[in-house]
Amino acid sequence: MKITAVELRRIAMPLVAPFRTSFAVETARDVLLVRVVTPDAEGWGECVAIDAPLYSAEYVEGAADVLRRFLIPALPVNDVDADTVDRVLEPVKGHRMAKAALQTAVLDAQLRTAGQSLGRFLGAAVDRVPCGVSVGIMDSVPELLDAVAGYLDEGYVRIKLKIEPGWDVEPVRAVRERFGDDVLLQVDANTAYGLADARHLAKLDPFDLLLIEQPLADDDLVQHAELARRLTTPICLDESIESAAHAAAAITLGAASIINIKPGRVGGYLEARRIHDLCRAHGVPVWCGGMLETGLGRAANVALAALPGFTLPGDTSASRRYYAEDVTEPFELRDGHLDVPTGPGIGVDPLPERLAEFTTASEWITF
Ligand code: OSB
Ligand code: MG
Repeated sequence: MKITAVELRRIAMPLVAPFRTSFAVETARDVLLVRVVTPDAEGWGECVAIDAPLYSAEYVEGAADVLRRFLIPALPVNDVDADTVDRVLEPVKGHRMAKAALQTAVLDAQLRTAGQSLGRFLGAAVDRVPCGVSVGIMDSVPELLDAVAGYLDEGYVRIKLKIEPGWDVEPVRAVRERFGDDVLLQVDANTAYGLADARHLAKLDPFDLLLIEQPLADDDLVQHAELARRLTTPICLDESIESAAHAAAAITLGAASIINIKPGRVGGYLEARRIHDLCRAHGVPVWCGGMLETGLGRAANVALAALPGFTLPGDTSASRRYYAEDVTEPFELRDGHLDVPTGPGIGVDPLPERLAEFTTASEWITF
């Protein structure tokens, strides 16, 4: 495949409600989109980096910088596909979210040219995926219960509560008391605790949670293994897992019994699939995480979540959970599921008028 041009486009997407985690309050997403143009097709990749380096070291302006300065210039213009992108970007350390966006755009263009859907390319086993929802930290327990009630009414099959010190056992207890023991429930700390909090975190054990996600720092694999010995709640890693090698290390150490796969965090859909394959071979369940993606990123995540090792519901919520207006046709929940797109590539297109309406900047790199 020959690339003729790459566009770096920024869009500003207001969220329907502020989303509070242990590391930030998000009220809008400043999204970097990568568009790859070839003589036969265009491909899209959504960069999941957020505006500040608080979830991981990456941030949107840094991703744009490394793309224009190092990643895009490294592409061989005349004969490129997603595997080539993996290979030529390998010497650049880190910057996996930026790499993932570029590789996804190339892969999308490649699959649109070949007429194959991303789901089929990755090995999707189902045509729809069950969906969970990630519920931010709220100002009060009654406010949280209202939010959870609304999501359960919409049909979400799993609830994830964001937690932090001071907002953990009480909200979990309140949700269990109000909605019962049958609700699939899990929590996500985004690295907010230390191993010294093990006794406190063990107070979550009686609530029969599916998992606790990333309680400790991203580079605390050994501490996570120690914490796993002190809790009955299974430990799931998010921020710690940036590659299949990290996943292998975490499994070997006993630091995780479940893994959250976010393609952006691990450098793209090819590495995401390798992590899936590795975990499946080891009997480790995986699920698809989210980074408040627009429809463009969501389409690709839903395709990944259809792989057979994704045995837990993902953070693949409907468009309206995030945005009043999405940049694509909205993803809508039906019976707690989203349909896996079947069209070529990621299977969705940006709506030109929406895209124009949300765009704040655009630059073209031509070859
Ligand atoms: O840790 O999973 C996380 C959003 C932004 C950054 C990190 C995380 C999240 C979410 C939201 O939990 C998941 C989603 O619905 O996209
Ligand atoms: Mg997480």
